[in-house]
Amino acid sequence: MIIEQLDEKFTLHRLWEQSDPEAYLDAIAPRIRGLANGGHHVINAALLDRLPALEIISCFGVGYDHVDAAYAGEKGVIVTNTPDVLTDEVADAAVGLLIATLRQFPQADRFVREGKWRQGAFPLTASLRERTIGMVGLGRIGLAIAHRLEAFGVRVIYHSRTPKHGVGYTHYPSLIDMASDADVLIVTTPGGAGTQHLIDAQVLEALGPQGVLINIARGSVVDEPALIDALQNRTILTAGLDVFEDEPNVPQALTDMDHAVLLPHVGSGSVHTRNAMGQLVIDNLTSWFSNKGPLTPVVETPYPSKND
Ligand code: 8YV
Repeated sequence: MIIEQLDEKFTLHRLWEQSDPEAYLDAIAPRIRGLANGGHHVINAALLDRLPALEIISCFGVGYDHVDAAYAGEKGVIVTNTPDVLTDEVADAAVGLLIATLRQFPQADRFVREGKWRQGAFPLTASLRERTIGMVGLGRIGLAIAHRLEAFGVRVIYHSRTPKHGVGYTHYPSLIDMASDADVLIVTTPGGAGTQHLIDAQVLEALGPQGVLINIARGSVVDEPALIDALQNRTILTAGLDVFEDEPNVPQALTDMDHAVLLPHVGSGSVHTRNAMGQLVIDNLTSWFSNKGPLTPVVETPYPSKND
């Protein structure tokens, strides 16, 4: 549906179908005015320099750490993403993952399938009750998760560089301090250099032996070897992970561990939400090429630009 619409409205070059994408790109590069970035394909300075006529990169997803948006901004190329349309879906997924991880629902499902119930009851699990939830980042998705958690009757605190206006949750300027006071960390920050390995061995140590880490943001935010160590040594209790450092390659140390819950980056992955995201990818391109400007430009490429 998305591809059909792109085909209808534009001259679509299907790079992903080419046997030699590099040679194909060389041939069409001078004519390319827009990019629709379907996955997490890296768009770096070298690629941007190959596309002299490029005006806009429309990204499928709210995170765009795989795109050098600062360089695009310098070149006057607009970058758009798909905020808002996925917020509720990802927040639902985060809360589902939190409860599934604490109450071990995937393990309990395996227990039933393997016929183990006949031999005895499933062991009692950890609980969400009386936990303090530390939000790492409190953007749109973080806030939507926090609002849902209020209904669960748990305390919410947060860490971000600056306190958020109009938010009643306690702000922690120090992540270590928040990790010491929290029983769960939910990571919702953007990826990229600024948050690389923000969750490291020290933070996990501060979270403590009853602590739970939930990551629905980017694998790069967590030092994965440090997390594996913490899970193996029970420095923390468990983790629920939707994202990994080198997707789709998940370290065997994690897949071997029965007490962590692992998802294949499905936070926004419903038909409903992926359609809405795809539509916004198209709507950004359509709006731009109708001279109406981009609908959802990222902060690095504001529109109108500061120089206009
Ligand atoms: C991806 C995501 O877009 O929005 C994001 O930042 O990580 C996801 O919704 C999705 O995996 C498609 O690549």
